[in-house]
Amino acid sequence: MIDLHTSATANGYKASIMLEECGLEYRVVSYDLIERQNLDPAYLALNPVGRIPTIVDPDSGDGRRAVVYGTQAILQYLAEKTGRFMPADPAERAAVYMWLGVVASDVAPAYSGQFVFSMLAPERMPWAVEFYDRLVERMLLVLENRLGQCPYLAGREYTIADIIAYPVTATSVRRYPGTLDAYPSLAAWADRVGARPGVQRGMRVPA
Ligand SMILES: N[C@@H](CCC(=O)N[C@@H](CS)C(=O)NCC(=O)O)C(=O)O
Repeated sequence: MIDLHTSATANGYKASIMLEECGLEYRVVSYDLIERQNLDPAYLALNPVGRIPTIVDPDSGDGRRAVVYGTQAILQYLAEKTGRFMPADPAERAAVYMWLGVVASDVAPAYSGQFVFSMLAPERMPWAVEFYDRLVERMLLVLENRLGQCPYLAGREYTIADIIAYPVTATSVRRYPGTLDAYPSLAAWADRVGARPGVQRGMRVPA
């Protein structure tokens, strides 16, 4: 059975949603990030980056174990393993790769910076707060414009690009800007994706 090393964060939910959507059996190993359990030597031996999520698949296909860290890699690995949520059409596959990258390398870091400077910084740095608030808004507008053109991020089908993007709208957006009222296409997509039973189950992990 697959082990999912995770925590109740947007990145953790991306992995649990994918496992639920694929109908795979898995066991949850939960980490308290405030207590820095993710830096325990046992976890660092598994994933030297020391961040969540990580999955450990005892059988990657030929009986050998696979350890996969990071949301983008986990989603691609499980899509390949199950043949799910990855379109056959080459142009839509290319779009999946692109939007996976946009969420992992553009949207998520914008929100990380926004969280650090608005929530964690011991003193308020107005320039940095302003910079990341604007960057988050810019990234939300990118998603809004894309979802105004097609029902899902990669085009016509629900794919792992939607799975990687959804948790941000259900968690980080509540912190900033608070609602999706200014982003109607993104809000409609989030309602559609959030209504999926697998997504709802994944958002409850760890319990
Ligand atoms: N690039 C990674 C980022 C993972 C990440 O930022 N994980 C955070 C929780 S959301 C974490 O483990 N933070 C604890 C730390 O950095 O010590 C991914 O996409 O999965």
